[in-house]
Amino acid sequence: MKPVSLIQFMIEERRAGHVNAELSLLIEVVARACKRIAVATNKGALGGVLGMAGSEDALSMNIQGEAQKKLDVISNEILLEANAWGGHLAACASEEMEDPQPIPDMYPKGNHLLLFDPLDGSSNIDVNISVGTIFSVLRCPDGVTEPKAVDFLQPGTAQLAAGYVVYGPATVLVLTFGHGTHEFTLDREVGSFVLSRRDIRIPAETAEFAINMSNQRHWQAPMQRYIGDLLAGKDGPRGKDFNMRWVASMVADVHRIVTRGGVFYYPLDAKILQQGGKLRLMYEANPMAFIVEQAGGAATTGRERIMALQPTALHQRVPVFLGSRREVELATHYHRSADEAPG
Ligand code: P6P
Repeated sequence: MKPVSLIQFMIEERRAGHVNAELSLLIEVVARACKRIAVATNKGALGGVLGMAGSEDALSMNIQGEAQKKLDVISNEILLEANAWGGHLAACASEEMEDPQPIPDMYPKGNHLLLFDPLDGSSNIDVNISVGTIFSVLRCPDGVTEPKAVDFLQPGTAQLAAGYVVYGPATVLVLTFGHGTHEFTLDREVGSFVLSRRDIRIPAETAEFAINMSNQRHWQAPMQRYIGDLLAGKDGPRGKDFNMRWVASMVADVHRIVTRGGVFYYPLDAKILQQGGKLRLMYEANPMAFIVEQAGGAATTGRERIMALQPTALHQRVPVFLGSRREVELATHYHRSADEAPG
């Protein structure tokens, strides 16, 4: 069968009325920027891009208070520079920047807002484990020409598009416009993303979960009970054995789930209760939730649907339960029934 490139796919989607010209141009620009990020990450030690950003005695820190890797900064710059001049954006927001970045006055502005985690899982770079870029597209509110953080605070259901690129053995883009979830693999010889899976479906059941078990003693009681039942295996209440994976790179863990099913959990724990969770709602949880739901999966905070949340802050954090629908619904039920239990 003749390969379908990302551009051809988006022309098909435009003809189907699933995406407009400006949004398809935006996605093409983001995909091209991610190809440049792939080149930078694939250089490894040879590219002089490993290690921490800033100097030995003054590490570069991001808004999250996390020390930045050189590639965090490089990836952020690549995405900002690629999206500045195209005329399809009103502003960008990034995990690496406290405030939204307006489009420079010398360039035309468009009707979209782009949010991204430029290099998620970057703590894995120096040990050569897959990392990725996560992005989400919202509509700029009518009449807003200088978007502020408040203009980005739209629920996940308002997303026009969401995607991630995983920089692994292959460079793979997974994308949704709200009409299914589709996968494109980078053909390095040609330099274009080629459709490799159309209309992905995540199995509703699974026997594989992803969680950082080292936090177990800090989890809330329902999570302790739920994971305890998984670990009890076929002799326990679930009546079957489960396998466990944890890459500590959300894009890699989610891509495994999108590929073969499974569930990913980053629940509340006593260490992060104050901040509301570990993962960021606007540019990690919401785009991944959109992608997973469009593939037939589910995404909750353990208590409510992630995409229904009304955001209160640009860098807000939430608990994340996502993946195979039936399993996520069961894990969510453990929490809701515990909350509703008397006393
Ligand atoms: P932990 C990476 O820093 C990240 O934001 C996600 O990509 C990943 O799933 C999670 O944090 C890993 O967290 O606590 O296991 O290091």
